[in-house]
Amino acid sequence: MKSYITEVWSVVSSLVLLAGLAVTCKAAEPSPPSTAQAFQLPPLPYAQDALEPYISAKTMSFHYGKHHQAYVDNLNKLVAGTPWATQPLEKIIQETAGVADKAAVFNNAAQVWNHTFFWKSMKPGGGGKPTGHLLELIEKSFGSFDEFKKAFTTAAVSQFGSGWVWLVQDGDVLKIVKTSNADTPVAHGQTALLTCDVWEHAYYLDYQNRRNDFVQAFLDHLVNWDFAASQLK
Ligand code: MN3
Repeated sequence: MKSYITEVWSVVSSLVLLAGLAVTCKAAEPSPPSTAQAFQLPPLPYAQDALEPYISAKTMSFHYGKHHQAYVDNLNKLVAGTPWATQPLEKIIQETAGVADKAAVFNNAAQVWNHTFFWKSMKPGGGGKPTGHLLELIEKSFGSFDEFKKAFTTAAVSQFGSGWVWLVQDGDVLKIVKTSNADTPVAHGQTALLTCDVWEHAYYLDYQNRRNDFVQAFLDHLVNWDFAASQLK
C-alpha cells in the first residue's frame, strides 16, 4: 500500500513538474500580439497641425484620427478570418468592386486606400506649380496649368454629395476624374497621381459649405507635386 501511494505521488509530482515546465516553455515563447490586425492606420506623413491654417489640427484629428481609423477598424472586422486578411488593399478593392454583397468590404478597403493617398497628396508648404515631365503632361493634356486648375476645381465643386476628385494617368494623357463615395481609380485600373477628398468631413469644420475655398487652398497651398510626379508610370 505504501509503495502504491509512493508511486502515485511520484506520478503526480512528475505531472506537476511537466505542467510547470510546459507553462515555463509557453511563457518563454514570444506571444503573438492579441490585438494583431490585418490592417493598421498608416502614420500621417506630417504632424496633425502641419497643414494649418488651410486644414486645422481639429479637422485632422477627426478626419485622420476618427474617420480614417474607423475605416481601418471596420475593414479589420470585415476581413477577419477570410483570405483578404493577408492580401494587399488593392487586391481587395479590385475583387469587391461592383459586388453587391461585398459593398461594405469594398467601401472600407477603398476608403482606407483613398485617405492614405490623400494625406500623401498634400504637404506643408505645398501648392504652386509642378515641374519637369509632370508639368509637360499637364500642359499637353489640359492646354495649360491654369486650365488644369480650372478643370480640377470644377470637378471638385460639381461632385454631387460625397466623393473624390483625382488627377489620373491614362497612358500618356492625364485626366481629371470624379468618384462617388468610396469609389477609387484603383477599382478602374487607372493610375492615380493626386486626390482631393470632397466629403464634407474633409472641410466642414474649417470652411463650412465653402467647398470651393477648400479646393483653392488645396491647389494653392497644399498639393504635393513631388508625390504626384513620383506616381507617374
Ligand atoms: Mn475623408
